[in-house]
Amino acid sequence: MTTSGRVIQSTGKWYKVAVKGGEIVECTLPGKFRLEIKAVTNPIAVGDIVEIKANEDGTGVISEIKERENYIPRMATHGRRGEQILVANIDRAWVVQSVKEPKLNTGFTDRFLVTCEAYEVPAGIVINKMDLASHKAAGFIEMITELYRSLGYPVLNTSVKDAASLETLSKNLEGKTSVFIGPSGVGKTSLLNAIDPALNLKTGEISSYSQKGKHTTTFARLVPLQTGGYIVDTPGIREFGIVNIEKSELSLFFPEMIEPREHCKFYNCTHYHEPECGVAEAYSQGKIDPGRYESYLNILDSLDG
Ligand SMILES: Nc1nc2c(ncn2[C@@H]2O[C@H](COP(=O)(O)OP(=O)(O)OP(=O)(O)O)[C@@H](O)[C@H]2O)c(=O)[nH]1
Ligand SMILES: [Mg+2]
Ligand SMILES: [Zn+2]
Repeated sequence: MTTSGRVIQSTGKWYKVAVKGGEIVECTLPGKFRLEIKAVTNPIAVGDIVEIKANEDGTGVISEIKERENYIPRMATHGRRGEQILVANIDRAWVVQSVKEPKLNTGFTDRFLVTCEAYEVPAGIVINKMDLASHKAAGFIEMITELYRSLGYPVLNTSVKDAASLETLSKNLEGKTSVFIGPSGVGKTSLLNAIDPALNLKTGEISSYSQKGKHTTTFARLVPLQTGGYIVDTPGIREFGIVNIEKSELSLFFPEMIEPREHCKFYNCTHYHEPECGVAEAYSQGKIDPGRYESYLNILDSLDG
């Protein structure tokens, strides 16, 4: 007999699986799964739904991995080849940035949004540490907020010191499975503690965010929220490495380019140097934000095929 459950944490050999009733079972994964799923560095990701067989000692063995509704892949890190699955089966992925310490990184944001578009994961943006915004920075944040909203992404401006913003964030997470992804130190974990103090998760010191390699959260973990729903808190990452996207399809994942690209002369136009390009035309008419076009070109340059 097997029981179904959800992977809430994976650390090397062991997977923590939450089964019905809230019990958490430490499970192993038979080697055959690793052989079958060679292309990825992790055959099982946080958020996966699995079937487990109980051992007599209270641990379990994973016997089946259910097909994923969706997932977010990224380039494997630590010199490993291939892709890594960050998280699976989620309702919305939030890229978390901060106004400063560290400063807002639109390049990171756009790389993340492209992956979410390509993998059909609904995405949103959280801009945290609004309390640190100077008058000038506030104007910039407002512009960025409007820009991404106009592209169809929900954007939340938050501060752990602003109860109303936390309320809005909490409402957005209620009853759903969400994930926070972003650079180290932007306040992903602090926001979760602020909306649900019972979580009592470990957060970093103000002074530590910029130190190289300093990450307070060290593994992805699915945590239940008081309001219902789950959130996956992930360790900070410096850059978001895009995988499995071809140069000629990249513009499909920029919502503002989908219509203009219909007017390109060449079906495989990369909207960079080609003549009679609908995207270049829309750009020259001010219909595409210069920062977004710059992100597009940067990503284009970083892709293989
Ligand atoms: N001023 C201000 N500081 C904040 C805010 N949110 C978080 N911080 C501070 O930012 C620092 C980093 O917070 P963490 O929550 O550990 O950041 P993180 O994104 O989880 O970082 P990693 O786990 O390393 O990825 C801590 O010192 C927090 O107190 C905020 O809204 N305003
Ligand atoms: Mg953290
Ligand atoms: Zn074009």
